[in-house]
Amino acid sequence: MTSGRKTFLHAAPGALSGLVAGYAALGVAELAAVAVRPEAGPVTAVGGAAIDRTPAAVKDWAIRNFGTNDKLILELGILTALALFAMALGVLAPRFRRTASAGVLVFGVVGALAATGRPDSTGVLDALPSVVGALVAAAVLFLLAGCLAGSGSSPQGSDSAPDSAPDSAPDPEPDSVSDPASDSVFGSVSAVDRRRFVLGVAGVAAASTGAGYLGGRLNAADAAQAAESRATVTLPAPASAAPALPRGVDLKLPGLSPFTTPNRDFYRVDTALTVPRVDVGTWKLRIHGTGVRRPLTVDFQDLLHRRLVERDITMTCVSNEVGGSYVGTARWLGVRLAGLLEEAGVRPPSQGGPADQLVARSVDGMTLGTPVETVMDGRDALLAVGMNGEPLPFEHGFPVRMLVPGLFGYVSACKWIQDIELTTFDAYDPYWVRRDWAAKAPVKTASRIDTPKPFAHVAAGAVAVAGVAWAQHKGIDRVEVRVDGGPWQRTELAAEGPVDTWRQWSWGWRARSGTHALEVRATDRTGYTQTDKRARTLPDGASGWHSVVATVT
Ligand SMILES: Nc1nc2c(c(=O)[nH]1)N[C@H]1C(S)=C(S)[C@@H](COP(=O)(O)O)O[C@H]1N2
Ligand SMILES: [Mo]
Repeated sequence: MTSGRKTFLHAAPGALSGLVAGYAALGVAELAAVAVRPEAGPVTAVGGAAIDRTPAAVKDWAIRNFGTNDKLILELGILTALALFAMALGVLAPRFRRTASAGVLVFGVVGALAATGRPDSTGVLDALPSVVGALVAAAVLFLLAGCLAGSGSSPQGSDSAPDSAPDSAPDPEPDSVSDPASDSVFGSVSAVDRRRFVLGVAGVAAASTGAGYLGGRLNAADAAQAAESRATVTLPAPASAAPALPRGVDLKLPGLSPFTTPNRDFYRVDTALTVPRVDVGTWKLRIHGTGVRRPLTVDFQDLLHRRLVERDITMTCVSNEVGGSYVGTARWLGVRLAGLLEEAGVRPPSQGGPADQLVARSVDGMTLGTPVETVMDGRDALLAVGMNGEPLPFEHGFPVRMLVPGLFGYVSACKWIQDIELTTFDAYDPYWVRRDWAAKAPVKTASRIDTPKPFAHVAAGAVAVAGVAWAQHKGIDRVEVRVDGGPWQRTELAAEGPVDTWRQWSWGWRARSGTHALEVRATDRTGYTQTDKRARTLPDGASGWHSVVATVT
């Protein structure tokens, strides 16, 4: 047996003890998080802190490449890093018992700092899961390392007693042991210690699984209670129903996005590693700040008793690439925000109001800044409670979210909202603005080819090319396509819905065999035609024409 292989095998029990200690930390932390809140768990906290600190460009790249899976990838990354460090500490532990155990505590500190430093942190209690988890893990590592330190090592173990280290002790005679495989793994460890180690590993693994399972169940019970509170919500009929959609807004072509996006297909973009599950019975919204003459606090029932309006509105994310899928249309039910602001005595800047920025804050600490002028200019800026005929799904902001037609989501569409503060753009930079995104971000007029799909193979002859175009609060006037850079052809527009919604279009292509590039551009009702100039999503949204290459056979 080569000495390299031998070293590796000798390291295996140590690595295993590190892994088990890390596993214990997570299981215990999960259980401890029940006493605080699920978001205070170390993986969620560290992940959230990482998201907070990720440079805009990296974040943009992650969204582009992983989409909504970006969070899963992040958590897997954290767990992998944790496992590697835990194994490294475990390998060192038999020789450097105290140092390695102390090293475990460093992770507890990292988790604790991450948890208390998050914008949604509710105080020092958030450190509890990480601290308790790390203490247990350090103890587990210390005890397991004691079994591995080799026969004759002092029960206390000591960094200052390197003579107990396997390296300085002569290797035992392999031939003198009946089971050479286990001997090469455990080196000079006595049979008693070996048994203790194996039992210890198994016991800790089982107990940690139990703790993690129990924690998970208890957290699930909390979530179930929030789900129950959502199930009890009955949405009243609107005082002002959505204007009837003209026949023909939905062309219902195969491959074309439906006019109304079902909730389950509606894109989701947020920084929440655990979706906030707010109990509607305790939800409140406060409106306060500069120039608010009569500060207001409303609860959910107050909101439902106000004048409810129902509107079809298309929402878009600033991180949507040209041709991307972060856009959707829903029928929203809610209260007009301008009315509430007027009630609070807020005047827009054009009428001498001192606040030009409205900062919305969610229960998870997200902040979004919206121009007060836009919210009060007559458009249907909403505090929404319903989406496509049901209470907001948790993923989309239950119980209440904001929504401003014509603005990108990150400057208007606060989910899980709990606070509205009137301030100025000079005085305050919200979350994404601190991360290099623009403070003001109206939606850019855009269009997308839904069918054919990129690199599709289609049969020569009549091919339906179709898609959607949007310019919320302006309307779409014209959509054109061209093939292989040829002349622009006007497409047929679907019937026009409300001004805050997207518009479908289609075009009959007489496709000849070969590989062809289709391009699309839209003109909105202000007369603006989409520029071909490509812009990346950062800082205020992508631009350029969407193009799809298809092969005709
Ligand atoms: N609390 C909270 N609200 C938020 C966000 C968030 O990360 N946290 N993301 C915003 C962004 S960037 C967009 S595009 C919309 C997306 O809303 P949706 O997930 O319902 O589609 O929510 C906005 N509201
Ligand atoms: Mo967004």
